[in-house]
Amino acid sequence: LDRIPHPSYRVPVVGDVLGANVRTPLQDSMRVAARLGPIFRRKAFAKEFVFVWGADLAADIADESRFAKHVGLGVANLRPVVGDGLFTAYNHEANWQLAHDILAPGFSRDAMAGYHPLMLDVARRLTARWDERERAGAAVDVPGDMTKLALETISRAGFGHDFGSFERERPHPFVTSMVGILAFAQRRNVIPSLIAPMLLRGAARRNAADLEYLNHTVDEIVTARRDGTAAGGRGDLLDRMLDVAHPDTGERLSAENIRRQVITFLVAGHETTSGALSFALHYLSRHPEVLARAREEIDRVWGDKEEPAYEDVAKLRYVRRVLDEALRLWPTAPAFAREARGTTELGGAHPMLPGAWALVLTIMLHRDPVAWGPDPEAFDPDRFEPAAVRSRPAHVYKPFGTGARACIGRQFALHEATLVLGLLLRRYDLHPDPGYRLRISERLTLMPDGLTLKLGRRTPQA
Ligand code: MNH
Repeated sequence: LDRIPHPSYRVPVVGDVLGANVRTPLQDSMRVAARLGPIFRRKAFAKEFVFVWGADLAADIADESRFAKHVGLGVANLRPVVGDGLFTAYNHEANWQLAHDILAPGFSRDAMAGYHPLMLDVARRLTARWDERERAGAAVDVPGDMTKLALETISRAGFGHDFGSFERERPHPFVTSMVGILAFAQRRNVIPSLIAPMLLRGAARRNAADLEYLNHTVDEIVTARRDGTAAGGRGDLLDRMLDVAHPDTGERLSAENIRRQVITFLVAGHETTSGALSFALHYLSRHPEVLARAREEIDRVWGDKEEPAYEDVAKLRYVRRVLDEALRLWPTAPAFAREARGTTELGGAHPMLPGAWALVLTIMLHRDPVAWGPDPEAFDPDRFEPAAVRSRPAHVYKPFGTGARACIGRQFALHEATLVLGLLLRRYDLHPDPGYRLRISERLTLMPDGLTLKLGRRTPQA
Protein backbone atom coordinates (compact mmCIF):
# COMPACT_ATOMS: atom_id res chain seq x y z
CA LEU A 1 0.00 0.00 0.00
CA ASP A 2 2.86 2.33 0.77
CA ARG A 3 3.77 2.51 -2.87
CA ILE A 4 0.37 3.89 -3.83
CA PRO A 5 0.36 7.69 -3.78
CA HIS A 6 -2.16 9.67 -1.75
CA PRO A 7 -2.88 13.38 -1.32
CA SER A 8 -0.22 15.12 0.75
CA TYR A 9 -2.59 17.13 2.90
CA ARG A 10 -3.73 14.36 5.24
CA VAL A 11 -5.05 15.42 8.62
CA PRO A 12 -5.47 13.10 11.61
CA VAL A 13 -8.96 11.58 11.99
CA VAL A 14 -10.50 13.23 8.96
CA GLY A 15 -7.99 12.04 6.35
CA ASP A 16 -7.72 13.85 3.05
CA VAL A 17 -11.35 14.63 2.37
CA LEU A 18 -11.25 18.04 4.03
CA GLY A 19 -12.44 20.66 1.58
CA ALA A 20 -14.09 18.00 -0.53
CA ASN A 21 -17.62 18.85 -1.58
CA VAL A 22 -20.06 16.20 -0.33
CA ARG A 23 -22.27 16.82 -3.33
CA THR A 24 -19.57 16.11 -5.89
CA PRO A 25 -17.33 13.32 -4.54
CA LEU A 26 -16.65 11.99 -8.00
CA GLN A 27 -15.53 15.26 -9.56
CA ASP A 28 -13.38 15.73 -6.50
CA SER A 29 -11.74 12.34 -7.08
CA MET A 30 -11.20 13.22 -10.75
CA ARG A 31 -9.08 16.18 -9.71
CA VAL A 32 -7.10 14.03 -7.28
CA ALA A 33 -6.66 11.38 -10.00
CA ALA A 34 -5.29 13.90 -12.47
CA ARG A 35 -2.70 14.91 -9.85
CA LEU A 36 -1.73 11.50 -8.49
CA GLY A 37 -1.83 9.26 -11.56
CA PRO A 38 -3.24 5.86 -12.58
CA ILE A 39 -3.50 4.40 -9.08
CA PHE A 40 -3.95 6.29 -5.84
CA ARG A 41 -5.63 6.10 -2.46
CA ARG A 42 -7.79 8.42 -0.45
CA LYS A 43 -8.56 8.30 3.17
CA ALA A 44 -11.92 9.33 4.58
CA PHE A 45 -11.95 9.11 8.34
CA ALA A 46 -10.97 5.56 9.30
CA LYS A 47 -11.44 4.14 5.82
CA GLU A 48 -8.91 4.00 3.05
CA PHE A 49 -9.92 3.45 -0.57
CA VAL A 50 -7.80 2.52 -3.56
CA PHE A 51 -8.73 4.02 -6.94
CA VAL A 52 -7.41 2.81 -10.27
CA TRP A 53 -7.95 4.25 -13.74
CA GLY A 54 -4.80 3.66 -15.81
CA ALA A 55 -5.50 1.65 -18.98
CA ASP A 56 -3.07 -1.16 -18.03
CA LEU A 57 -4.36 -1.54 -14.50
CA ALA A 58 -7.98 -1.41 -15.66
CA ALA A 59 -7.26 -4.17 -18.19
CA ASP A 60 -5.63 -6.29 -15.50
CA ILE A 61 -8.46 -5.85 -13.03
CA ALA A 62 -10.95 -6.88 -15.75
CA ASP A 63 -9.42 -10.39 -15.61
CA GLU A 64 -12.38 -12.45 -14.42
CA SER A 65 -10.22 -15.37 -13.31
CA ARG A 66 -8.55 -13.23 -10.63
CA PHE A 67 -11.09 -10.49 -9.90
CA ALA A 68 -14.85 -10.17 -9.49
CA LYS A 69 -17.41 -7.46 -8.80
CA HIS A 70 -17.15 -5.96 -5.33
CA VAL A 71 -20.34 -4.76 -3.67
CA GLY A 72 -19.09 -1.67 -1.89
CA LEU A 73 -19.61 2.04 -1.37
CA GLY A 74 -22.64 3.37 -3.27
CA VAL A 75 -23.73 -0.12 -4.33
CA ALA A 76 -23.50 -1.46 -0.77
CA ASN A 77 -25.43 1.54 0.52
CA LEU A 78 -28.34 0.45 -1.64
CA ARG A 79 -28.50 -2.97 0.04
CA PRO A 80 -31.13 -1.82 2.56
CA VAL A 81 -33.30 -0.87 -0.42
CA VAL A 82 -32.76 -3.66 -2.91
CA GLY A 83 -30.92 -6.34 -0.93
CA ASP A 84 -30.02 -9.34 -3.07
CA GLY A 85 -31.54 -7.84 -6.24
CA LEU A 86 -29.39 -8.34 -9.35
CA PHE A 87 -27.37 -5.14 -9.04
CA THR A 88 -26.59 -5.30 -5.32
CA ALA A 89 -26.35 -9.09 -4.76
CA TYR A 90 -23.07 -10.47 -3.45
CA ASN A 91 -21.42 -12.85 -5.88
CA HIS A 92 -22.06 -15.76 -3.54
CA GLU A 93 -25.77 -15.12 -3.06
CA ALA A 94 -27.88 -17.82 -4.71
CA ASN A 95 -30.47 -15.30 -5.90
CA TRP A 96 -27.99 -13.64 -8.24
CA GLN A 97 -27.57 -16.68 -10.51
CA LEU A 98 -31.23 -17.61 -10.17
CA ALA A 99 -32.50 -14.14 -11.15
CA HIS A 100 -29.84 -13.75 -13.82
CA ASP A 101 -30.83 -17.01 -15.53
CA ILE A 102 -34.55 -16.30 -15.29
CA LEU A 103 -34.23 -12.71 -16.56
CA ALA A 104 -31.49 -12.95 -19.20
CA PRO A 105 -33.93 -14.11 -21.94
CA GLY A 106 -35.90 -10.93 -21.16
CA PHE A 107 -32.99 -9.06 -22.80
CA SER A 108 -32.57 -11.24 -25.86
CA ARG A 109 -32.98 -9.94 -29.40
CA ASP A 110 -36.50 -11.30 -29.59
CA ALA A 111 -37.43 -9.65 -26.33
CA MET A 112 -36.00 -6.33 -27.56
CA ALA A 113 -38.06 -6.52 -30.73
CA GLY A 114 -41.09 -6.96 -28.49
CA TYR A 115 -40.26 -3.82 -26.48
CA HIS A 116 -39.72 -1.71 -29.60
CA PRO A 117 -43.38 -0.69 -30.12
CA LEU A 118 -43.65 0.29 -26.44
CA MET A 119 -40.49 2.36 -26.74
CA LEU A 120 -41.95 4.10 -29.80
CA ASP A 121 -45.14 4.79 -27.94
CA VAL A 122 -43.30 6.47 -25.06
CA ALA A 123 -41.16 8.44 -27.53
CA ARG A 124 -44.38 9.71 -29.13
CA ARG A 125 -45.45 11.15 -25.80
CA LEU A 126 -42.14 12.94 -25.57
CA THR A 127 -42.45 14.46 -29.03
CA ALA A 128 -46.05 15.47 -28.30
CA ARG A 129 -44.74 17.39 -25.31
CA TRP A 130 -41.78 18.85 -27.19
CA ASP A 131 -44.07 19.93 -30.05
CA GLU A 132 -46.08 21.95 -27.55
CA ARG A 133 -42.97 23.54 -26.10
CA GLU A 134 -41.70 24.33 -29.56
CA ARG A 135 -44.97 26.01 -30.56
CA ALA A 136 -44.83 28.07 -27.37
CA GLY A 137 -41.23 29.06 -28.13
CA ALA A 138 -40.28 27.65 -24.72
CA ALA A 139 -37.13 25.74 -23.80
CA VAL A 140 -37.29 22.08 -22.79
CA ASP A 141 -35.83 20.69 -19.57
CA VAL A 142 -33.63 17.98 -21.07
CA PRO A 143 -32.70 15.88 -18.00
CA GLY A 144 -36.25 16.20 -16.65
CA ASP A 145 -37.86 15.02 -19.88
CA MET A 146 -35.28 12.28 -20.52
CA THR A 147 -35.94 11.00 -17.00
CA LYS A 148 -39.66 10.84 -17.74
CA LEU A 149 -39.00 9.06 -20.99
CA ALA A 150 -36.63 6.47 -19.56
CA LEU A 151 -38.81 5.75 -16.53
CA GLU A 152 -41.91 5.23 -18.67
CA THR A 153 -39.92 3.05 -21.06
CA ILE A 154 -38.60 0.61 -18.48
CA SER A 155 -41.81 0.56 -16.47
CA ARG A 156 -43.99 -0.11 -19.50
CA ALA A 157 -41.63 -2.51 -21.26
CA GLY A 158 -40.68 -4.32 -18.07
CA PHE A 159 -43.82 -4.31 -16.01
CA GLY A 160 -46.69 -2.97 -18.12
CA HIS A 161 -47.00 -0.04 -15.76
CA ASP A 162 -47.74 3.51 -16.83
CA PHE A 163 -46.57 6.21 -14.39
CA GLY A 164 -48.18 8.94 -16.49
CA SER A 165 -44.98 11.00 -16.24
CA PHE A 166 -45.71 13.12 -19.29
CA GLU A 167 -49.16 14.01 -18.06
CA ARG A 168 -47.74 15.66 -14.93
CA GLU A 169 -45.90 18.91 -14.47
CA ARG A 170 -43.83 17.68 -11.52
CA PRO A 171 -41.95 14.37 -11.44
CA HIS A 172 -43.95 11.35 -10.32
CA PRO A 173 -43.56 10.88 -6.53
CA PHE A 174 -41.90 7.55 -7.28
CA VAL A 175 -39.09 9.47 -8.99
CA THR A 176 -38.80 11.95 -6.15
CA SER A 177 -38.50 9.09 -3.66
CA MET A 178 -36.01 7.26 -5.79
CA VAL A 179 -33.81 10.29 -6.32
CA GLY A 180 -33.95 10.89 -2.56
CA ILE A 181 -32.79 7.34 -1.92
CA LEU A 182 -29.89 7.61 -4.37
CA ALA A 183 -28.74 10.92 -2.94
CA PHE A 184 -28.95 9.48 0.58
CA ALA A 185 -26.87 6.45 -0.45
CA GLN A 186 -24.25 8.74 -1.94
CA ARG A 187 -24.07 10.91 1.17
CA ARG A 188 -23.57 7.81 3.30
CA ASN A 189 -20.42 7.29 1.21
CA VAL A 190 -18.87 10.52 2.24
CA ILE A 191 -20.08 10.91 5.79
CA PRO A 192 -18.37 8.69 8.35
CA SER A 193 -20.57 5.98 9.83
CA LEU A 194 -19.79 7.10 13.38
CA ILE A 195 -21.41 10.50 13.06
CA ALA A 196 -23.87 9.60 10.30
CA PRO A 197 -26.70 8.74 12.73
CA MET A 198 -26.47 12.29 14.13
CA LEU A 199 -25.96 14.20 10.93
CA LEU A 200 -28.41 12.26 8.88
CA ARG A 201 -31.19 11.64 11.37
CA GLY A 202 -33.78 13.75 9.54
CA ALA A 203 -32.57 12.46 6.20
CA ALA A 204 -32.77 8.88 7.46
CA ARG A 205 -36.38 9.37 8.43
CA ARG A 206 -37.20 10.75 4.99
CA ASN A 207 -35.26 7.87 3.49
CA ALA A 208 -37.40 5.34 5.36
CA ALA A 209 -40.55 7.05 4.10
CA ASP A 210 -39.18 7.07 0.54
CA LEU A 211 -38.42 3.39 0.77
CA GLU A 212 -41.88 2.60 2.06
CA TYR A 213 -43.37 4.51 -0.85
CA LEU A 214 -41.25 2.58 -3.36
CA ASN A 215 -42.20 -0.76 -1.85
CA HIS A 216 -45.86 0.17 -1.76
CA THR A 217 -45.85 1.26 -5.40
CA VAL A 218 -44.14 -1.91 -6.53
CA ASP A 219 -46.44 -4.15 -4.48
CA GLU A 220 -49.41 -2.56 -6.23
CA ILE A 221 -47.91 -3.23 -9.65
CA VAL A 222 -47.23 -6.87 -8.75
CA THR A 223 -50.64 -7.44 -7.16
CA ALA A 224 -52.41 -5.98 -10.18
CA ARG A 225 -50.53 -8.35 -12.46
CA ARG A 226 -51.20 -11.39 -10.28
CA ASP A 227 -54.92 -10.56 -10.18
CA GLY A 228 -54.92 -10.14 -13.90
CA THR A 229 -56.36 -6.65 -13.51
CA ALA A 230 -53.36 -4.93 -15.06
CA ALA A 231 -52.36 -4.31 -18.62
CA GLY A 232 -49.20 -5.83 -20.04
CA GLY A 233 -48.11 -9.37 -19.43
CA ARG A 234 -46.90 -10.35 -22.87
CA GLY A 235 -43.98 -12.25 -21.45
CA ASP A 236 -42.32 -9.10 -20.12
CA LEU A 237 -39.86 -9.00 -17.21
CA LEU A 238 -42.59 -9.16 -14.59
CA ASP A 239 -44.19 -12.17 -16.26
CA ARG A 240 -40.85 -13.93 -16.30
CA MET A 241 -40.34 -13.24 -12.61
CA LEU A 242 -43.81 -14.44 -11.65
CA ASP A 243 -44.15 -17.44 -13.93
CA VAL A 244 -40.78 -18.79 -14.97
CA ALA A 245 -38.92 -21.43 -13.01
CA HIS A 246 -35.19 -21.95 -13.41
CA PRO A 247 -34.63 -24.27 -16.40
CA ASP A 248 -32.34 -26.62 -14.43
CA THR A 249 -33.37 -26.42 -10.80
CA GLY A 250 -37.06 -25.52 -11.19
CA GLU A 251 -36.57 -22.89 -8.51
CA ARG A 252 -38.56 -19.66 -8.57
CA LEU A 253 -38.04 -16.12 -7.29
CA SER A 254 -39.67 -15.32 -3.97
CA ALA A 255 -42.18 -12.47 -3.63
CA GLU A 256 -39.67 -10.48 -1.60
CA ASN A 257 -36.99 -10.95 -4.22
CA ILE A 258 -39.36 -9.95 -7.04
CA ARG A 259 -40.07 -6.70 -5.23
CA ARG A 260 -36.33 -6.03 -5.05
CA GLN A 261 -35.82 -6.84 -8.71
CA VAL A 262 -38.64 -4.54 -9.81
CA ILE A 263 -37.16 -1.62 -7.85
CA THR A 264 -33.70 -2.52 -9.17
CA PHE A 265 -34.88 -2.39 -12.77
CA LEU A 266 -36.87 0.78 -12.33
CA VAL A 267 -33.84 2.52 -10.82
CA ALA A 268 -31.00 0.96 -12.84
CA GLY A 269 -33.08 1.05 -16.00
CA HIS A 270 -33.74 4.73 -16.11
CA GLU A 271 -31.27 6.91 -14.20
CA THR A 272 -28.32 5.96 -16.36
CA THR A 273 -30.15 5.90 -19.69
CA SER A 274 -31.68 9.33 -19.14
CA GLY A 275 -28.24 10.76 -18.32
CA ALA A 276 -26.73 9.21 -21.46
CA LEU A 277 -29.47 10.73 -23.62
CA SER A 278 -29.09 14.11 -21.94
CA PHE A 279 -25.31 14.26 -22.44
CA ALA A 280 -25.69 13.16 -26.06
CA LEU A 281 -28.23 15.93 -26.71
CA HIS A 282 -25.93 18.45 -25.07
CA TYR A 283 -23.03 17.53 -27.35
CA LEU A 284 -25.23 17.36 -30.44
CA SER A 285 -26.52 20.85 -29.77
CA ARG A 286 -22.93 22.13 -29.43
CA HIS A 287 -21.45 20.29 -32.42
CA PRO A 288 -23.46 21.22 -35.53
CA GLU A 289 -21.17 19.17 -37.78
CA VAL A 290 -21.83 16.05 -35.71
CA LEU A 291 -25.53 16.77 -35.69
CA ALA A 292 -25.53 17.22 -39.47
CA ARG A 293 -23.82 13.87 -40.02
CA ALA A 294 -26.19 12.11 -37.65
CA ARG A 295 -29.17 13.63 -39.41
CA GLU A 296 -27.89 12.77 -42.84
CA GLU A 297 -27.68 9.15 -41.68
CA ILE A 298 -31.16 9.16 -40.17
CA ASP A 299 -32.70 10.64 -43.33
CA ARG A 300 -30.82 8.20 -45.52
CA VAL A 301 -31.53 5.06 -43.47
CA TRP A 302 -35.04 5.76 -42.30
CA GLY A 303 -36.14 7.64 -45.40
CA ASP A 304 -39.67 8.87 -45.04
CA LYS A 305 -40.92 5.94 -43.04
CA GLU A 306 -43.21 7.37 -40.49
CA GLU A 307 -41.77 5.22 -37.77
CA PRO A 308 -38.64 3.09 -37.76
CA ALA A 309 -39.01 -0.68 -37.46
CA TYR A 310 -36.99 -2.59 -34.89
CA GLU A 311 -34.25 -3.46 -37.43
CA ASP A 312 -33.91 0.17 -38.52
CA VAL A 313 -32.52 1.29 -35.18
CA ALA A 314 -29.25 -0.65 -35.15
CA LYS A 315 -28.59 0.65 -38.67
CA LEU A 316 -27.93 4.11 -37.25
CA ARG A 317 -24.22 3.48 -36.81
CA TYR A 318 -23.15 7.09 -36.50
CA VAL A 319 -25.91 7.99 -34.03
CA ARG A 320 -24.73 5.04 -31.96
CA ARG A 321 -21.17 6.44 -32.02
CA VAL A 322 -22.49 9.76 -30.73
CA LEU A 323 -23.94 7.87 -27.78
CA ASP A 324 -20.76 5.84 -27.28
CA GLU A 325 -18.75 9.05 -27.19
CA ALA A 326 -21.15 10.76 -24.79
CA LEU A 327 -20.82 7.72 -22.51
CA ARG A 328 -17.06 7.85 -22.84
CA LEU A 329 -16.85 11.40 -21.51
CA TRP A 330 -19.66 11.02 -19.00
CA PRO A 331 -20.21 7.36 -18.18
CA THR A 332 -23.40 7.90 -16.23
CA ALA A 333 -22.41 5.07 -13.88
CA PRO A 334 -18.96 6.60 -13.40
CA ALA A 335 -17.16 3.88 -11.41
CA PHE A 336 -17.39 0.24 -10.38
CA ALA A 337 -15.61 -1.83 -7.76
CA ARG A 338 -13.56 -5.03 -8.18
CA GLU A 339 -12.22 -7.42 -5.57
CA ALA A 340 -9.44 -10.01 -5.66
CA ARG A 341 -10.72 -13.60 -5.72
CA GLY A 342 -7.51 -14.91 -4.17
CA THR A 343 -4.09 -13.58 -3.30
CA THR A 344 -2.83 -11.75 -6.36
CA GLU A 345 -0.88 -8.76 -7.63
CA LEU A 346 -2.64 -5.95 -9.44
CA GLY A 347 -0.64 -4.94 -12.50
CA GLY A 348 2.18 -7.21 -11.32
CA ALA A 349 3.05 -4.60 -8.70
CA HIS A 350 0.39 -4.19 -6.05
CA PRO A 351 -0.16 -7.21 -3.79
CA MET A 352 -3.78 -7.91 -2.86
CA LEU A 353 -5.25 -10.34 -0.34
CA PRO A 354 -8.47 -12.24 -1.07
CA GLY A 355 -11.39 -9.80 -0.85
CA ALA A 356 -9.20 -6.68 -1.12
CA TRP A 357 -10.83 -4.30 -3.54
CA ALA A 358 -10.33 -1.18 -5.62
CA LEU A 359 -12.62 1.29 -7.29
CA VAL A 360 -12.21 1.59 -11.06
CA LEU A 361 -12.77 5.22 -12.04
CA THR A 362 -14.35 4.61 -15.42
CA ILE A 363 -14.65 8.30 -16.04
CA MET A 364 -10.86 8.72 -15.77
CA LEU A 365 -10.09 5.48 -17.62
CA HIS A 366 -12.09 7.00 -20.48
CA ARG A 367 -9.73 9.96 -20.43
CA ASP A 368 -6.41 8.12 -20.18
CA PRO A 369 -4.20 9.50 -22.98
CA VAL A 370 -2.52 6.07 -23.20
CA ALA A 371 -5.75 4.76 -24.69
CA TRP A 372 -7.46 7.84 -26.08
CA GLY A 373 -4.64 10.00 -27.38
CA PRO A 374 -3.47 13.48 -26.56
CA ASP A 375 -6.83 15.23 -26.48
CA PRO A 376 -9.14 12.96 -24.49
CA GLU A 377 -11.47 15.83 -23.52
CA ALA A 378 -12.47 16.47 -27.13
CA PHE A 379 -15.89 15.16 -28.18
CA ASP A 380 -15.35 13.06 -31.30
CA PRO A 381 -17.70 10.19 -32.27
CA ASP A 382 -15.17 9.00 -34.88
CA ARG A 383 -13.23 7.46 -32.00
CA PHE A 384 -15.76 4.65 -32.32
CA GLU A 385 -15.22 3.91 -36.00
CA PRO A 386 -14.38 0.21 -36.25
CA ALA A 387 -10.77 0.83 -37.32
CA ALA A 388 -10.18 3.20 -34.41
CA VAL A 389 -11.72 0.73 -31.96
CA ARG A 390 -9.47 -2.07 -33.28
CA SER A 391 -6.37 0.06 -32.83
CA ARG A 392 -7.04 0.63 -29.11
CA PRO A 393 -6.06 -1.70 -26.30
CA ALA A 394 -8.84 -3.92 -24.89
CA HIS A 395 -10.73 -3.02 -21.71
CA VAL A 396 -10.37 0.75 -21.96
CA TYR A 397 -14.07 1.46 -22.55
CA LYS A 398 -16.31 0.26 -19.73
CA PRO A 399 -19.49 2.34 -19.43
CA PHE A 400 -21.44 -0.87 -18.73
CA GLY A 401 -18.97 -2.39 -16.30
CA THR A 402 -17.19 -5.69 -16.94
CA GLY A 403 -17.43 -9.46 -16.67
CA ALA A 404 -20.26 -11.61 -15.36
CA ARG A 405 -21.77 -8.70 -13.43
CA ALA A 406 -21.72 -6.23 -16.32
CA CYS A 407 -24.95 -4.45 -17.23
CA ILE A 408 -27.76 -6.80 -18.25
CA GLY A 409 -29.71 -3.88 -19.73
CA ARG A 410 -27.04 -2.67 -22.15
CA GLN A 411 -28.85 -3.59 -25.37
CA PHE A 412 -32.09 -2.27 -23.95
CA ALA A 413 -30.52 1.09 -23.13
CA LEU A 414 -28.70 1.39 -26.45
CA HIS A 415 -31.76 0.49 -28.49
CA GLU A 416 -33.91 2.94 -26.58
CA ALA A 417 -31.39 5.76 -26.71
CA THR A 418 -30.53 5.32 -30.40
CA LEU A 419 -34.20 5.18 -31.31
CA VAL A 420 -35.01 8.33 -29.36
CA LEU A 421 -32.04 10.32 -30.69
CA GLY A 422 -33.02 9.30 -34.21
CA LEU A 423 -36.60 10.47 -33.71
CA LEU A 424 -35.57 13.74 -32.07
CA LEU A 425 -32.93 14.73 -34.60
CA ARG A 426 -35.25 13.96 -37.46
CA ARG A 427 -37.93 16.19 -36.00
CA TYR A 428 -36.18 19.12 -34.30
CA ASP A 429 -33.41 21.64 -34.60
CA LEU A 430 -31.61 22.02 -31.29
CA HIS A 431 -30.70 25.50 -30.05
CA PRO A 432 -28.49 25.57 -26.97
CA ASP A 433 -28.70 28.31 -24.38
CA PRO A 434 -25.53 30.28 -25.19
CA GLY A 435 -24.95 30.98 -21.50
CA TYR A 436 -24.99 27.32 -20.47
CA ARG A 437 -21.76 25.73 -19.27
CA LEU A 438 -21.84 21.98 -18.66
CA ARG A 439 -22.36 21.32 -14.95
CA ILE A 440 -22.51 17.80 -13.62
CA SER A 441 -24.75 16.78 -10.78
CA GLU A 442 -23.98 13.56 -8.91
CA ARG A 443 -26.41 11.23 -7.20
CA LEU A 444 -24.43 8.02 -7.71
CA THR A 445 -25.22 8.55 -11.38
CA LEU A 446 -24.29 11.64 -13.42
CA MET A 447 -26.58 14.16 -15.06
CA PRO A 448 -25.96 17.46 -16.89
CA ASP A 449 -27.42 19.87 -14.37
CA GLY A 450 -29.78 22.56 -15.61
CA LEU A 451 -29.49 21.66 -19.29
CA THR A 452 -32.21 23.26 -21.42
CA LEU A 453 -32.60 23.47 -25.20
CA LYS A 454 -34.83 25.50 -27.46
CA LEU A 455 -36.34 23.66 -30.38
CA GLY A 456 -37.22 24.35 -33.95
CA ARG A 457 -39.51 22.10 -35.98
CA ARG A 458 -37.68 20.54 -38.86
CA THR A 459 -40.24 18.30 -40.51
CA PRO A 460 -43.62 19.56 -41.70
CA GLN A 461 -46.39 19.19 -39.11
CA ALA A 462 -47.54 15.60 -39.26
MN1 MNH B 1 -27.08 -1.12 -16.07
C1 MNH B 1 -25.27 -3.22 -14.01
C2 MNH B 1 -24.31 0.90 -16.40
C3 MNH B 1 -28.75 0.77 -18.36
C4 MNH B 1 -29.92 -2.89 -15.43
N1 MNH B 1 -25.16 -1.15 -15.32
C5 MNH B 1 -24.60 -2.12 -14.51
C6 MNH B 1 -23.20 -1.82 -14.29
C7 MNH B 1 -22.95 -0.64 -14.95
C8 MNH B 1 -24.17 -0.23 -15.61
C9 MNH B 1 -21.63 0.09 -15.00
C10 MNH B 1 -22.21 -2.64 -13.46
C11 MNH B 1 -22.14 -2.10 -12.05
C12 MNH B 1 -21.08 -2.77 -11.18
O1 MNH B 1 -20.16 -3.41 -11.67
O2 MNH B 1 -21.20 -2.62 -9.95
N2 MNH B 1 -26.63 0.57 -17.14
C13 MNH B 1 -25.44 1.22 -17.14
C14 MNH B 1 -25.53 2.33 -18.06
C15 MNH B 1 -26.78 2.29 -18.64
C16 MNH B 1 -27.48 1.16 -18.04
C17 MNH B 1 -24.42 3.34 -18.33
C18 MNH B 1 -27.43 3.16 -19.67
C19 MNH B 1 -26.82 3.96 -20.49
N3 MNH B 1 -28.99 -1.04 -16.75
C20 MNH B 1 -29.46 -0.26 -17.76
C21 MNH B 1 -30.81 -0.62 -18.09
C22 MNH B 1 -31.14 -1.66 -17.25
C23 MNH B 1 -30.00 -1.92 -16.41
C24 MNH B 1 -31.67 0.02 -19.16
C25 MNH B 1 -32.42 -2.44 -17.16
C26 MNH B 1 -33.35 -2.47 -18.07
N4 MNH B 1 -27.51 -2.73 -14.90
C27 MNH B 1 -28.77 -3.28 -14.77
C28 MNH B 1 -28.69 -4.40 -13.86
C29 MNH B 1 -27.35 -4.52 -13.45
C30 MNH B 1 -26.63 -3.44 -14.13
C31 MNH B 1 -29.87 -5.28 -13.43
C32 MNH B 1 -26.75 -5.56 -12.51
C33 MNH B 1 -26.33 -6.76 -13.32
C34 MNH B 1 -25.75 -7.88 -12.46
O3 MNH B 1 -24.97 -7.61 -11.56
O4 MNH B 1 -26.09 -9.02 -12.76
